[in-house]
Amino acid sequence: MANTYKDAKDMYAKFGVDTEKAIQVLDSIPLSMHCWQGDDVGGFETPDAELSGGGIQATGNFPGKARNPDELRADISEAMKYIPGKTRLNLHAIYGEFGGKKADRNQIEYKHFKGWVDWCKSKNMGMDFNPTFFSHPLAADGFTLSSADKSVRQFWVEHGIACRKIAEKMGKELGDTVVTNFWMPDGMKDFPADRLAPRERMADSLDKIFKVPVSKKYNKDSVECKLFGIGSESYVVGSHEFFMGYAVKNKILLTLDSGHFHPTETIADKISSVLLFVPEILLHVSRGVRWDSDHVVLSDDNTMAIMQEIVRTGSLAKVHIGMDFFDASINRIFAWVIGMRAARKSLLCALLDPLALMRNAENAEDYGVRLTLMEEARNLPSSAVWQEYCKRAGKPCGLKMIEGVKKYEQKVLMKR
Ligand code: RNT
Ligand code: ZN
Repeated sequence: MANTYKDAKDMYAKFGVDTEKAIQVLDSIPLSMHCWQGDDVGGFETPDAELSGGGIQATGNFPGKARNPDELRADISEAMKYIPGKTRLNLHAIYGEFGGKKADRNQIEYKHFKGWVDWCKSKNMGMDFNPTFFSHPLAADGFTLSSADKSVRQFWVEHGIACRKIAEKMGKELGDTVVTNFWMPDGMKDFPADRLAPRERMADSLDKIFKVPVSKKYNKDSVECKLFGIGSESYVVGSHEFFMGYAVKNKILLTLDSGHFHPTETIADKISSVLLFVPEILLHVSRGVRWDSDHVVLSDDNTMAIMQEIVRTGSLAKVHIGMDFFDASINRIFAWVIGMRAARKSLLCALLDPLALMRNAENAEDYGVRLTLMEEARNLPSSAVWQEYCKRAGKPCGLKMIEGVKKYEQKVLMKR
């Protein structure tokens, strides 16, 4: 039988690409898997907690969503059977283990997350974290850190500080750096008469949160900008300019979410600019269909372009790659598996690009050859390299993978 990987390796070598090197680099890059695909961003604060406010929405009612931390961990473990490479777990603050007791957002502590940290340790997974500024009565009017009400702002400032301290302790326990992402839904449905005051208040609240000393060795803060949400169509306090400015001024990370810009605007092109002015970037890889719909990530042109830019700018060490999608209309394990694998597959394709030849052509101003190489690269046998990588990682692909997830669906999900 023909050795398809061997053939692929030879073919890539002719284009100046070392597939072994690509596999090695690929395997060293962590991807952060978001816990919230497992239960439609519900969290575990109360038995029937669910996503509300903030202009984000999960649609669909596929049976079997995780109802408690143990179910969520079981589902993540199942998904991981099919996800090759280093995987981190990205947790939102509403996913703490509160033991049936009320701990309001400004009262959460490390102890609520210790179970997760121990579990991640046992699985050799790093962690990332997010304060949750939505699905709460004090976020119901659409304003949190930029609220005109001082006591509301104070409440959310306390939440932000609590989360940074929890993240720092997580990092210490794991001997790793946690990236803590701040996304606030604050905004207005219709034209505001004052766009400035809420932005001044948001900046002031963030200053209060970030001035509390937290070790950068264990926690890095990132801020996420957005163009619009449902119910905040006309005005989002944390716009791109707001957070780009804030991150540059305060030397913190900027989060770029693929769904948070105008529909024809891609975050791929932003990476090389933003990295000139902020130390590091967090990516929320997502797939917006006509709007910021958070569909499951695929290895489409958009995802490929993002990965290509990370590789081409030589920024693998400065770009933290996280997922942000939540589809409740399909088996949620499939959603994770498809999205995580698609992101890694796209990263592999980027690492397999005949970049040296493309750059030579570009330097010689031979744009015909450059374009030819880009088009030819699409037909090189990246799938054989991907199969080889998954095989070495011991992760089933294709029909075997489908069979495995369907079995879990019957045995576990359908019984919930
Ligand atoms: C919302 C942002 C944010 C959330 C998560 C749950 O538009 O993308 O990142 O999706 O925090
Ligand atoms: Zn996001």
